[in-house]
Amino acid sequence: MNSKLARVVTIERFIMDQERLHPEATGELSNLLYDIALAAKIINSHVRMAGLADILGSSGSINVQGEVVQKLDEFANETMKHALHHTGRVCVLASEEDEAPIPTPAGYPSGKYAVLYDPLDGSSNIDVNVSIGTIFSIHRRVTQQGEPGTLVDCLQSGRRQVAAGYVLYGSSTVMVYTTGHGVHGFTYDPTIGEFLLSHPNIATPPVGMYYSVNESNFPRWDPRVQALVKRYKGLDSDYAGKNSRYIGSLVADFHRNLLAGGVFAYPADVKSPRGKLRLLYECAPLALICEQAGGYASDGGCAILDVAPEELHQRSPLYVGSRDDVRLAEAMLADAPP
Ligand code: AHM
Ligand code: MG
Repeated sequence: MNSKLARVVTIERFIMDQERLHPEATGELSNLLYDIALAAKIINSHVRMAGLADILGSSGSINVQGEVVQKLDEFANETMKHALHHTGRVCVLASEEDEAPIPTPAGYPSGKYAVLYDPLDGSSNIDVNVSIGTIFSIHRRVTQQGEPGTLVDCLQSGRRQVAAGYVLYGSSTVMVYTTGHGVHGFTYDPTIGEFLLSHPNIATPPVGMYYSVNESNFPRWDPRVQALVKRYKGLDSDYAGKNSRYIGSLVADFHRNLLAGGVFAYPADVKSPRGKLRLLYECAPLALICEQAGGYASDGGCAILDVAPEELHQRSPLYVGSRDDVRLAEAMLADAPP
């Protein structure tokens, strides 16, 4: 018998063992994480079929079952909703793809958590076969238990998240999450349909070897951001330069830097004065994961986790990754413009 195989830890087993560390836990958060893992498996199976829908479908956008073939990002959004909103664990959902928060449907119990998510981030990369991801953020509700959840439950600062995670549909599919007790990664084994513990207690190096930024925005950046990126390159000082890596798919760029060490930046620019990325679905969950792994995330002026959101789809500049590299960004952005 292969004893190593017999000792594999499934995500379900891991979540259960973590829950045992908290005798006061009701199991609702654990079940919510299972629900998200299930949604991830369903989204994964469709992502792996991307490009085949047109070949398998009979004509246009109708598939062999006679159903309209949905775009993958719509499919992922619907899958998250279907996996979560009827369970009694959630009071409100908010998706990057939907303008307003989605309370639990009439007739279903309203639970104690608000779940915010980007169902398929980097979706402009789908058609060219580049990695994409799902990002999620979980808050405990602040409105009255038993009532439908509202926007108020969604507009909480990142520091108040009870869990956050992402799923990367890359060369393999990986789910990474934190409940505030370290960061753990699970690789999907399609032969048994389970996420298996592959990266326990992820720790990101304090200084990274990569910087990741869309440099085509260089002319539109503040001179301090330009100076920062030159510093990352090692052009203007004895600071050891970094290697450039930019996929243009946040989850993939973030995951590489989390494991190998590095800094991802999406600064504000003259076209996007508040940055491009969304505070609640993209920046805050990745910030919690990064801090839990020993890294740091900033909007350039303060910790992302301390930003009090004002709007559901609020954007924010983002500097995230190895702690010293992000601190350098804060220090250089605080300087008077050169
Ligand atoms: P999306 O939510 O519309 O997919 O946009 C977010 C994506 C991120 O995955 C990525 O980091 C960024 O946009 C890339 O933007 P750009 O093409 O401007 O470099
Ligand atoms: Mg996105």
